[in-house]
Formats: sequence, C-alpha cells, structure tokens
Amino acid sequence: MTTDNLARLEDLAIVPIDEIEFVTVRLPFVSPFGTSVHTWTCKEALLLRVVSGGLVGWGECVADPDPFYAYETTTTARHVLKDFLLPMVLPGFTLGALMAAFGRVRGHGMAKATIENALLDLAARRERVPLHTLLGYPRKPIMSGISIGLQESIDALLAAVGEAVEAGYHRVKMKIARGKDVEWVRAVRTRFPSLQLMVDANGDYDLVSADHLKRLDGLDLMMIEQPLSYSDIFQHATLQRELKTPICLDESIHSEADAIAAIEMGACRIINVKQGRVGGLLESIRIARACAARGVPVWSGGMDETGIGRAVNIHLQAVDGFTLPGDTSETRRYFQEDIVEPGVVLGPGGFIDISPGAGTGVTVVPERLARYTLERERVQ
Ligand code: OSB
Ligand code: MG
Repeated sequence: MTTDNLARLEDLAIVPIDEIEFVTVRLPFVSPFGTSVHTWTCKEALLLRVVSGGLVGWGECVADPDPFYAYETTTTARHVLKDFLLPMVLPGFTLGALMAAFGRVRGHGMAKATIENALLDLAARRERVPLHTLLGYPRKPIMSGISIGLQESIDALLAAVGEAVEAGYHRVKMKIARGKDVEWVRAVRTRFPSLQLMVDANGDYDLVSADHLKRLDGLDLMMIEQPLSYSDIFQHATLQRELKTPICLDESIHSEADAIAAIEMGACRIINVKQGRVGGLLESIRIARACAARGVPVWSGGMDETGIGRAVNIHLQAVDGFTLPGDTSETRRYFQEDIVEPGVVLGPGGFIDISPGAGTGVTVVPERLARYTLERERVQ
C-alpha cells in the first residue's frame, strides 16, 4: 500500500505556476532555545510562496541563517532554489520526474524540501484534501513531544520539565552537552521516575566519551539522539555496541540510503526523520518504509518551525512507521504569535488534532506575515 502511495505521488502532475516569491520572516521566540551547538533567540525562516490558478501553496525552509546545525543556511537554500531548483520546475513534469531532476543537485535537502512542500500543499489544495490524504494516509491523533533546550541550572530544567509534564506531553526530550549531562539527567529522572524521557546531544561527544555516556544507561532513557558527530555513522555503530540505550540519529541522516546504511551498520535503533532535512515528504516516506521493513521505529523531529513547517511535520506523522512521539509542540511554547491559524494545541490525552482543511490546513494571516517579514522577492 505504501509503495502505491509513493508511485501515485511520483505520478502527480506539476501544475503551471503563475507566481513564485521568497518571503523571509523573523519571529521572536518566547524564550531562547539552547543546544550544544548554538542558542537561538528567534526563528528566521525562508518561506516560499507559489501561486497557481488563484490557489496559494507555502513551503518553509528549515535552514537557519547560520550553518551550526547543518551546512545549509537560509542564504545557501535561497541561492540553490533560485539558480538551480526552481528553473527545473516545469509544467508537464511529474513530481517524480522533478525529484529525479533534483538528484543532479548534490545535497541541499533543505532547499529541495522547501519547493516539494509548497508543490504538495498546492496539489492538496487543488484536490481539496488535507495533505495526509494526498500522501495516502488516514487521519489519526498525533502524539506530542517536547524538546527542552539547555537550561541555566538544574532547578530551571526541573521547572521546565515539570511544565511539560503538566501540559500533557507524551515524552520529554532534554538537550545535553558536555558538563550538562549525567547529573542533569539524573536529577530529572529522580524527580520524574516514570517519565518517557530522552536526550539529544547534537553531536557534542566523541568516542573518548563512551565510558561517560555509558553512565546514561542506568537512567532508563528511551534513546540518546545524535551523541557523536553530525557527519558520522560508523563511530555511532561502535558506540551503540557499548550502550544499552538505543541511539537515535538525526543530523547524520539525509536520505533513505543513509538510513539503511546506519541501520545495517548497527549505528542506531531509532531514526529522527525531519522531512525538511531529508529533502521532503517523499523521501521521508521512503525512509519510514525502509525503517519499518527493518523493525526500526521513526519519529518526526522539528526545527522550531513557524506554523507552516510545523503543519507539514504533523501531516507526516500520519504516515505508517511514525510510532513514537515527535518534537511537535504547542505553538505557544515557541511564539507569542505565529504567522498562521490555527495554531497547534494539545487536546485531551496530549494528542494533536490534524487541522482538517485542505493542504497543510493552516492559513497564513496577512497582517501577521507583514509584521514579521524582513523582505520579499518575487522570482517569477
Ligand atoms: O536537534 O532536534 C534538534 C531544534 C533546532 C535544531 C535542531 C533540533 C531542534 C530541536 C527542537 O530539538 C525541535 C522543535 O521543537 O521543533
Ligand atoms: Mg536532534
């Protein structure tokens, strides 16, 4: 059934595009988000607006303005989109043919996902169906998870985790870094003995830290996300042999081939699929399928997206294989005001309802978009 979904999506005809525009927005975060690589105080995102026959589709590029999480930035994505990817979007092409053409561009998955997301949003709006229906997966309640950034003190961390538990999230992820790890995780575990808890190091460690990381094994973690380098798979396999806790890869995975290599090598037992990082929804479905065939659960990560990218991540979680809670949290924990309606809220039991509207199911509010826009550029 999944194979048919992919084949059908690859056969989808690209409609003639009347307008293409880049919109750069900057939204302040409610509180800074710190990881082992950087602390972000606002979300600056490159958005792509495509218009066809009076309908508007949006894609959000998950790249940051800096290359600290990934090599792509808002500027490289804009360059690659403008000079290479957008000229490949020709009417009469199928989505599959377009993706094959994109294959000539090496890497730059964040740029590729931006246009793929916008075209799929547009296609779903034309068919008047929600994005998950276009993808071929029925509606279901989406599990919620929260990613808590590095905190100033263990007390502040305990307060943040307490709030997340109170809000009803299905699992809590906490960022760790050298010097803010075992004792910090132990404090959370002691205070919340039955919490579904995991950690994310964003590549802060090396194999020399293996003995130190082993101390996390006694703390009943669901997984340790990306302990070693963003560019490594092999050393993660060595580390996984030493750890009882499953390793989950995030930064290391850019494609289905990476996912298969990592699993077959024993480098991870779980994968964080960020559709915006792996080149879009089609590649994410391929990864989910490859993982399911190998008994590996996947979940949807996030990049602190605005409501546009967040909505896409929510639809992705209707795909088979997304069996673990993702990093999709309520809008209010990121922004005082987002650029779309409706925002994400947790319903009963901590589940997220997929917005039933066509496409992503969210609508950009023009006054809010204007309030947070740094610049716009019409490219077609
Ligand atoms: O490593 O998963 C990550 C945010 C920005 C960059 C990298 C990561 C994250 C998160 C937050 O963990 C996910 C979210 O809340 O959207
Ligand atoms: Mg991560």
